[in-house]
Parts: sequence; C-alpha cells; structure tokens
Amino acid sequence: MKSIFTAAAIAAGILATPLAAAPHDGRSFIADYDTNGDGQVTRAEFDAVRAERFIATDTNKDGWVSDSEYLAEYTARLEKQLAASDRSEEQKTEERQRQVRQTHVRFGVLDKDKDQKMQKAEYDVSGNRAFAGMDDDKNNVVTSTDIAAVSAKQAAREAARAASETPPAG
Ligand SMILES: [Ca+2]
Ligand SMILES: [Ca+2]
Ligand SMILES: [Ca+2]
Repeated sequence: MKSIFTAAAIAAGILATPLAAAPHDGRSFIADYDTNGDGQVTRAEFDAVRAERFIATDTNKDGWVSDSEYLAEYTARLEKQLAASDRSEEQKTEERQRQVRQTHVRFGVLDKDKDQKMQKAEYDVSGNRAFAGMDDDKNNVVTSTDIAAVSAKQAAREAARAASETPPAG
C-alpha cells in the first residue's frame, strides 16, 4: 500500500508542480534546513543555513552575490534534481532554459536597489518571506503540521484557480 501511495503522490507532484517548485516545497524545506535532525526547523537553524549558503554562493568572496554567482548556485541544485529525474534529454534541456530565464528574473526582483549586486540584506528579504510562507502558525518554528497546512492552502488555491480558468459550459 505504502509504495502505491508514494508512487501516486510522486506522480501527482510531478504533474501539479514544475520542477522549479521543488526547492521550496515543504518536505525539502525541512530536509534543507533541519540541521539537528529533530524534524522541525527553528528560525535559528534557518538563518544559520541561509547565512552559510550566502557565503558559499559568493564564490569570489567580495561580500555580495552577482547574477552569475546566483545562477551557478541554482544550476548546481537544478542539475542534481535533473539527474535524479526520469525526464527525457529534450525535457531536461527545456527545463534548464526555462530555469535560467526565471533565475535571472528572480535575481532582478531580489536586487531591490538595482545595483546588480545581491547584498545579504536583500537575500534576507527573500529568506524571511520563504520562512514566513512555511510557518503557518507563526511561532517561528516550521513543523510538519505547518507544512501540511501550507500545502492544503496551496492545493485549495490551485483548485480555485483551475475552476476559475475553466470556461463556462456552452
Ligand atoms: Ca531542527
Ligand atoms: Ca560575489
Ligand atoms: Ca542590490
């Protein structure tokens, strides 16, 4: 039963969400940031991982992240996902192109003062938003209960959107 359920869930996930959503999806959120392995992410854990990631992404160590540094970090993560996926080479190429475009757009949005540099403060704005988006009960700890609540809300929103996009019959 378990394996059937898992396969169905994976299939549903692939159909429902583009690969791009994967790094921000609930299960990977906990996997990414739960450094002490207790199944939940505190704000302190989240901030520590983000701070490390910012430093790692700033490969030339000039204190800010450039568009190309940002893209390189994202591409490395994307390639790992693509390697694990069973998409065709053609689909993977398409996905890469799409993701590169989106990553440039995202960089532009994050770079609030438009100096072509992503400073730590700008990076933290997106981190704050990501954490707040997952922390459903706003107690500064993201648990599997928060993730379930957020996923349910997201599914409801998507269902509502799908319904509104369906042209009326006749
Ligand atoms: Ca933890
Ligand atoms: Ca840099
Ligand atoms: Ca900037």
